[in-house]
Amino acid sequence: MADNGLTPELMKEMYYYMVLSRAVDDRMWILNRQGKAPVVYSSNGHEAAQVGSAFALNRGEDWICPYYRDLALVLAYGMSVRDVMLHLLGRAQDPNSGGRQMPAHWGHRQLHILTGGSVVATQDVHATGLALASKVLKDGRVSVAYFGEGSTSQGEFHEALNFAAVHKLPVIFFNENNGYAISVPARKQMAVMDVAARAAGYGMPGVIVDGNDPLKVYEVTREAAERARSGDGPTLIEAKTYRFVPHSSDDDDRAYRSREEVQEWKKRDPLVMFEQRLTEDGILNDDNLTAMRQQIKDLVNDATDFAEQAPLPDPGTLYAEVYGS
Ligand SMILES: Cc1ncc(C[n+]2csc(CCOP(=O)(O)OP(=O)(O)O)c2C)c(N)n1
Ligand SMILES: [Mg+2]
Repeated sequence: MADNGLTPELMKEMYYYMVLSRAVDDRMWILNRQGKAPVVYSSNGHEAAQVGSAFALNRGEDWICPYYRDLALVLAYGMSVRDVMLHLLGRAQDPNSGGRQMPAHWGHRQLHILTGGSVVATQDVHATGLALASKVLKDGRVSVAYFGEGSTSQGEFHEALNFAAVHKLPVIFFNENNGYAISVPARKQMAVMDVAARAAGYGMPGVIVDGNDPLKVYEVTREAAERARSGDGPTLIEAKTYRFVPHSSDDDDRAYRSREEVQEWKKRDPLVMFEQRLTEDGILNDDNLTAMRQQIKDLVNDATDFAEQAPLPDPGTLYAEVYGS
């Protein structure tokens, strides 16, 4: 086992979740184009950042507050492919919200995935609140807010960082910087080069990491989690990455970014790079890769069929869990 606590088995598992997420993502787009899924938000390109950080946490114990792009994160955190597909198709058994939230609004009570709203950056405040609870209860948990760089223009981001730093709360602010907020490039969103630079203004470390390298992401997240657990307060992590597909299934990215730019980033596809590395290290080989791909194909097919056949919510339950009685 390496110093960082990662065994070959764990690294293989990391790779598995990255490939699983990409496969689920691809299927979600097909379901959208077939007119079955209303909208898709992809983690395509962000897999290393999401899976690397998830593995650095006590999965299922620490609280995560994801945003819509975090499919790979929630899978690595324990959500099943069936659950994801039930959610995408708005089925009654969807554990995220019983088919009430729009797709990619993750939430799973047992797995400690906090449900959220659509307003970007509100999850930063929620994670801060959870961390305050952990500090009061002394439960040893860390909370993590995940968010895009565009959302750091929102007041909630700044309020959350300030409050968390003042009170030394066990929280990590995990930014997935893909350079765009829908069509708006980061340079039109903020006058500094790096999201991480903002940490200094609140009195916490700001760490930049290659978001396409799951092992580097794992290491910085682990460090931030240790810092949080030992009472030293929050950390802002900026994982530099790229989304390979449009913002959502309703967006045409050819209107605002060149194909050359996308191709340039694709040379650094986190799945390809990690597969190469694990193959060189003898952790992956033709046999276990073939078996893994088959397993993933079967899982995605099973989950698609399962969700398509699952019942929609009963209209009579429309107000359930919306209003208190
Ligand atoms: C307060 C608010 N403003 C606008 C929107 C519409 N909106 C949804 S996603 C998004 C882009 C956010 O970009 P970023 O934070 O960089 O995340 P990314 O999608 O790039 O991962 C916008 C503007 C919203 N949901 N909430
Ligand atoms: Mg972005």
